Amino acid sequence: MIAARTLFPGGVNSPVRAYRAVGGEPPVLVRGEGPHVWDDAGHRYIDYVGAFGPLVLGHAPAEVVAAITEAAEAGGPFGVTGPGEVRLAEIIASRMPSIERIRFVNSGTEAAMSALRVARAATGRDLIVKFEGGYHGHADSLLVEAGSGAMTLSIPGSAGVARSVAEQTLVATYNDLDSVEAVLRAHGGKIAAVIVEPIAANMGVVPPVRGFLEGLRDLTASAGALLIFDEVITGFRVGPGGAQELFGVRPDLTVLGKIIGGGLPVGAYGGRAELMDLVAPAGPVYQAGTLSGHPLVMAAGVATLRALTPELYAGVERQAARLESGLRVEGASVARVGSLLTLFFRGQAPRNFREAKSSDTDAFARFFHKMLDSGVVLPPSQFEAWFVSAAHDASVIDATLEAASR
Ligand code: KE4
Repeated sequence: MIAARTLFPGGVNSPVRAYRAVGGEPPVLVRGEGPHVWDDAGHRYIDYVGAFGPLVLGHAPAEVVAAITEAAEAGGPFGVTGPGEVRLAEIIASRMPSIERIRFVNSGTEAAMSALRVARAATGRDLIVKFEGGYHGHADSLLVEAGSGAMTLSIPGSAGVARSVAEQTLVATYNDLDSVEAVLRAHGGKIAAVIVEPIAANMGVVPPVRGFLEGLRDLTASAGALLIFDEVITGFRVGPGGAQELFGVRPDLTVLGKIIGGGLPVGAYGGRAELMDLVAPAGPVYQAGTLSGHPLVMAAGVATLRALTPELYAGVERQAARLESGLRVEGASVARVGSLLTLFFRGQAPRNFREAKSSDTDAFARFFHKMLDSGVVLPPSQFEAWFVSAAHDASVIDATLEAASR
């Protein structure tokens, strides 16, 4: 839309929506229902973007729309804790026992940023470790790139990030415990936390190799550093208790977002009570938010999580598995965990970011546009995950596979 280009930087309110990685003009999408979206010319597409994760039930699920409507008609926010916040926190804590105490915020970025602050306060240490290809939102200390070698200090990953801030974050290699051990040894005693996507989904889907997460748990514990799982994407996506239940590894802090807001703006961070009681007003770590715990967001999150029954997960798993096995594309490989999936244009699925980057992104771009022309809208980057929702039934998967084979 011409107006958008003059109003927003790059015509968008978040960079990935500009289609820079695949070229061409993004469609103007105006309506969604279940697995489908429509553009302003009335063309229908099967949607695998799903708002980049939140829409695990598909677009406009009746129970979520009703919950939001009812909350909207009740007025608010009221500036004091409400029953919706308690209800959502209780559901989350019942499914993620590592979360004894939680704080709601308005984005995954805010949640990750705040979790780091708690980790620094809890340990009295300044340095953070993240992984190359891991994305945790756009807080300064998480927008860094590996220096010339992982042992050297990081450099800013974005203009405007102060070098002094970037140097506080070290970068290791996903699925490579030796790289983590080396960083912890080189900076021993000064590392507050290691933050990781337990299933990487921002380099495309890259599952943890056997023992990786367990190894992180042991290495951080023995180094006196906290282990933070960024489950903004995986939380309640890959199973009822997220990746920490799936892999049986308990982090010290968990970062959440996306699904827990049912498509409305949300984030949350939580963990052991002794850690979270460091957060104001209980403790000295300041963090605040005008619209944190917003009644409409809490209502949408409760309605969404309540719909995530064992039957629903089993159904999504069946359809996502059919999609994976049917996606036979020349020179491409598929990585999948539950309803999270990526088709990599490379011979076999990558184990880390360096391997992921060797994918043929031009081939992905061509595939993306052919699928779009065939009525299937994919996330516009080789390094994003496809999201299968509960609304993607067998006929939708078949139509997708038919388009892909063409
Ligand atoms: P937000 O601040 O965008 O709500 O969440 C940041 C975030 C944190 N952690 C993980 C693992 C994430 O994937 C994200 C955001 N994900 C991207 C897409 N992979 C959101 C899409 C976008 O940036 O527009």
